[in-house]
Amino acid sequence: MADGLKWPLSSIVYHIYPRSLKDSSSDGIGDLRGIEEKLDYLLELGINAIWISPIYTSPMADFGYDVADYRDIDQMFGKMKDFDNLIKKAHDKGIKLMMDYVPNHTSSQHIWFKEASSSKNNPKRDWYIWADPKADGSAPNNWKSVFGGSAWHLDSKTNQYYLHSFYKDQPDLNWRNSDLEKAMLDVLRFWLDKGVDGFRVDAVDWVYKDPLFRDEPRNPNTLEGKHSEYDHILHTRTFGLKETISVMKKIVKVVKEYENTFIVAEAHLDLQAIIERYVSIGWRWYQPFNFSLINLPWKAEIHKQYIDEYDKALGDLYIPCYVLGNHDQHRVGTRIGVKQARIAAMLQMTLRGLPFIYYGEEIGMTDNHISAEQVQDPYEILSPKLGLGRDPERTPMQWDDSKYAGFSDSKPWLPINPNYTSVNVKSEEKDDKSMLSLYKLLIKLKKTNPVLHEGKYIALPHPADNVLAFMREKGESKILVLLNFDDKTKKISLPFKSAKIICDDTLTDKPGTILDLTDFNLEGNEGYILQI
Ligand code: ISL
Repeated sequence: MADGLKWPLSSIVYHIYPRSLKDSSSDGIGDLRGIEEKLDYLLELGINAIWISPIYTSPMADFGYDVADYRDIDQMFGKMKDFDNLIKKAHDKGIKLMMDYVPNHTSSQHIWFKEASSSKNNPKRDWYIWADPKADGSAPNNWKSVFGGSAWHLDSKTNQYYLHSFYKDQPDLNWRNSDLEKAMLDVLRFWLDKGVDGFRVDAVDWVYKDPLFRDEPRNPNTLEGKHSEYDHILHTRTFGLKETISVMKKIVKVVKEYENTFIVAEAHLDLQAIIERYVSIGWRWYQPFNFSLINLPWKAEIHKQYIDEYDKALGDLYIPCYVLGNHDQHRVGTRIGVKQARIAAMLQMTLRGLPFIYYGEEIGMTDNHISAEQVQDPYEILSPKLGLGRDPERTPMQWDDSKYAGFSDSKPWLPINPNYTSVNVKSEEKDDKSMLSLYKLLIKLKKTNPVLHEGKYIALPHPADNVLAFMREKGESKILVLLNFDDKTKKISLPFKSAKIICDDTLTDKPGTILDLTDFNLEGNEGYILQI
């Protein structure tokens, strides 16, 4: 049974946004053969699991998160035989493969929705969420779509509104209907039978909403022009309902029927709620995504408080999860600067648990500027100029300094970041101090150093303002991690007279060099992993 498995305890997951990793068909969009071509690169990096954002048949209104057929591959990405090939090749190389599972909504082009919207009496009508207009013809209530505007769209043929928590072309499914629930759980089995090793579950907190369709209260803390329309409302009736746990349990129950599987599910929640998810779902191989390294202000004190509490609450029973970026978030190098991105990588790779690396993070890719004419993301189109658009963090992977950065032979679907001439895999492979070299070393340490791999997390007091220090400990072996979250030099004094360097942020200090930390100047943006 599943409980013998170990891979989530010893892995690093690489998150592939498939449109942007590698184009093998010269249409400017990444694809499955492109991913296959890059497996050796991932292996060399030290990755042993990949999660691929949706590759299912889709009209791409939300770039794959609008699924028109859960059981097929979009022709843009290849054919089912390309997928079969990819999973086989990945497994042969010891790389696990996780799919994206999108339970909240389908595309409006899904056959289920076509049937459901054909008439009020169609047997699939109740697979989606419908409501009558108000007397004046307006939407049933004040619920908003995440991307902007009302969450309701009028279907003129049947004169009812359907609910869409995201884009209007992404109608929400009705998980209160048992036939729908069964059909969706069978989707998991379809891919598990093909040998996938797990799933990343999309937007699960939106799956259940108030069946009485009551209005949501206004958020008193938001400002016009600063926050989106969606954020002006408090989502007490459409997000994180108690049924979220029951649906996760059902999903987990199916996944658990298969050996060696794992599930990570989006969880835009505070620490207490994240812990509650772990505990109430209770399966060791389930993990709520922890977005704290993305969302919390980049201050050592704030992160320490979170990590201390999170690590303690999970103990040895559950696997901590750390992530610095994804396809919905501005890149870490843009959020906190490229120097601090090195500190963030050192933090992520030295903490306990399972790290996720968003493609390009390992070479220090940053957001690209997207001009008004280049915008693709519906979020930017519907909620413009608030910095919410997600195109900047989805630009093509920078492989080399040739035209189109070695991503494609044709003009890519999003513009390549002009920094690709220096920020690219090929040149960083030759530079033993590059971000890529740092990642390779950190990944290797994380996987092979027994203290970093299995040791306990020991919280330490702050050695100076905005400096984080903690230890990892296994038996007699101890590793100290010292990270300056600031760009200013900090004077520190720790009771370690001879701390041996394993790794520093710029890879300039010789491993093995001894530091006296009793009276030490930690430079701005400097970080150390030290044997003590
Ligand atoms: O995009 C966000 C913030 O920039 C998130 O709030 C996001 O809407 C939320 O995490 C749900 O996202 C997921 O489902 C969406 C899809 O657009 C995202 O790409 C996906 O990660 C709808 O399927």
